[in-house]
Amino acid sequence: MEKIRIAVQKKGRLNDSSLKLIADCGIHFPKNSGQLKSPADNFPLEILHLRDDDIPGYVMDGVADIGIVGRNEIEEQRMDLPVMENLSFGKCRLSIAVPREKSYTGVNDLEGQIIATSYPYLLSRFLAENSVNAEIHEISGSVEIAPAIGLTDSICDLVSTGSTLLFNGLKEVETIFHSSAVLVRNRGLSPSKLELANRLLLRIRAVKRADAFKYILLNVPDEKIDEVINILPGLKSPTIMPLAQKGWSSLHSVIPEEAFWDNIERLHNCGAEGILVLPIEKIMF
Ligand code: PRT
Ligand code: ZN
Repeated sequence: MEKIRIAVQKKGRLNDSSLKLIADCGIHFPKNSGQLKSPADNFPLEILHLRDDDIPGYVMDGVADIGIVGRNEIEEQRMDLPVMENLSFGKCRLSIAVPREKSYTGVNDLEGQIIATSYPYLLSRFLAENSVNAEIHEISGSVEIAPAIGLTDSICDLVSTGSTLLFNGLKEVETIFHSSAVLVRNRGLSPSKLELANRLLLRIRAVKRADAFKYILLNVPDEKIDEVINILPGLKSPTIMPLAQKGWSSLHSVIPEEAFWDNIERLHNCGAEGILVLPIEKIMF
């Protein structure tokens, strides 16, 4: 039977979330114990475990049919790969940072500087767009120490929490690219492989949607039902059931998680009680 091959990062920041996403799609595969490939036992899928830098190239060449990798890698390597889905993990930004004590008023301050980066293409594109002449010093790891050891004036690197910059006495001055993990595919997939990729995508979307929503149950005095419904934007209109206690009802709905956090005080002020917020495993529309 035909299978598709998905490339995922073998070890590193995207590894856990990529494998969890596949598992949340109900696909079982043996725990990876260092092999290059692992076949799933209940979906025609095979996982290829690779270094993240190699994933765009392997998907481009068709060694893997689809892959999960940071958008930063795809852009930096200028790979022409269709993005099937933006994923909700691996979020980061590619930023320029300068020593904290240096004044910075705008991109023109980068003129004539030496900038260390592992992303020479994305950086050169940004500099060209801003008509800045600077020298790019390409290094593959520990970019953040370059200014402190006198190698370069500034750096351009991925940032997520910002603590690495802080720790190294640097401040973020320009963000040049926003990234997250993406699901990409080879451009020339056969119709049967494309169908398998789309079957997987349908499951991924159901998992993503479920992560963003919560199932909420609460008890509310009858006269406050309309008010509560106005506060909680649901997928559809909520289910309302009378409670044994007269004058009270139980209300059930599916809401975006932020809607709960944004409105918790208002719900309380409406007299809502016994509020339960439960995770949802999958949502299919
Ligand atoms: O071995 P392999 O080549 O597969 O892994 P790698 O070491 O090249 O990559 P890895 O695992 O570090 O990152 C994989 C992908 O995760 C990247 O390509 C990004 O798409 C994404 N990602 C998300 C990040 C970060 N956040 C991130 N913070 N990649 C790297 N970092 C590094 C950054 O380079 C800096 O050193 O983390 C440090 C900054 O983090 P904060 O939290 O201190 O700001
Ligand atoms: Zn890498």
